[in-house]
Amino acid sequence: KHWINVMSYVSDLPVISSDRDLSARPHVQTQTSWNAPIMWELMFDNNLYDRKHKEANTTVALTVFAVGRYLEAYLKTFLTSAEEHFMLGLPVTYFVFTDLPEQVPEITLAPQRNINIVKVEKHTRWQDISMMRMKTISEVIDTVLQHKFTYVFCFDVDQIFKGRFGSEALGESVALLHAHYYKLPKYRFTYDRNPESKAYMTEGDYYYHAAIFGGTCEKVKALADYCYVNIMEDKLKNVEALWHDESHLNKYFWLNKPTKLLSPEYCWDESISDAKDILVKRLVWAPKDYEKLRTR
Ligand code: 2GW
Ligand code: MN
Repeated sequence: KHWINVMSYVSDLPVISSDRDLSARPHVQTQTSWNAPIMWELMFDNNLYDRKHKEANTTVALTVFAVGRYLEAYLKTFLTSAEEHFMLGLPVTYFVFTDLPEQVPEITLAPQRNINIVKVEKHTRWQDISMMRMKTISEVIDTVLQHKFTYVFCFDVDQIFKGRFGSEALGESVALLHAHYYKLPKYRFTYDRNPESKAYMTEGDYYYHAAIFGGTCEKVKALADYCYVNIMEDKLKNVEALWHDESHLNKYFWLNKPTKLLSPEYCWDESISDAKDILVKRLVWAPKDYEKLRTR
């Protein structure tokens, strides 16, 4: 009780209760019901996070898939923009998975940054190209990443870094709010609604975007294994979840709450006209040419 009095006496001092300020963004939700922060610009001090992670010798792996035409269409811009904005100041290793290793462009990397190119097979169906990433991610964590990296972040390739995507985004289990759904009522969320699929769910917290997920090697492996096993169980029954791996990811994060959420500032679609909440575009969707990319 005495402590409370002392605290109110010194209340002109800023109250630093944590490394983030949940009141900095009054018009958006900055914390989940299970007390995970939702990271919005102005809530945090970049330098504090950077210092903490440098002291801790944090290392980061980034996985990205560029199979078939997606290599030519997106990979170079993805990597060069990541060199400008992704986890600057920390050791980062890119893991590029592709069926065309010899066509991966040469990128000049800053010190302490590396790239590994891993050959994968090209699945015939695009749904499988997307879904089977979960199997590859699980395998590479098991065989390589878990011994060398504190965190692993998995990205779609069809996006471009435009602003700081820094160490504040690191956490044990990190999910991304989908730009198109973060303001919509829950009934509009496009979860899988087919009881035959393992991704089936009737309620959830948010609609997460599978374009970015991350966390410790252990947590990301658990996510990838969960999604992969359920994707395969669906295949045995000849069903496929509405949004493929994304549906399974949403189910996983409903059952296993993420410890940190990234706001849509971390993956914005510039075709959305109402961008009032978006103070920094850290990453944006690359323009899609479905005609060219999805027909074969
Ligand atoms: C995907 C769809 C149609 C034709 C081709 C591809 C394709 C995807 C490809 O030919 N080569 C390839 O490397 N990919 C990889 O899969 C690439 O990394 C790409 O970013 C990722 C997901 O495909 P994408 O970006 O076209 O799908 P989106 O942007 O509609 O993604 C959301 O939904 C997907 C499931 O349908 C995934 O969950 C994805 O993570 C979500 O962002
Ligand atoms: Mn994508």
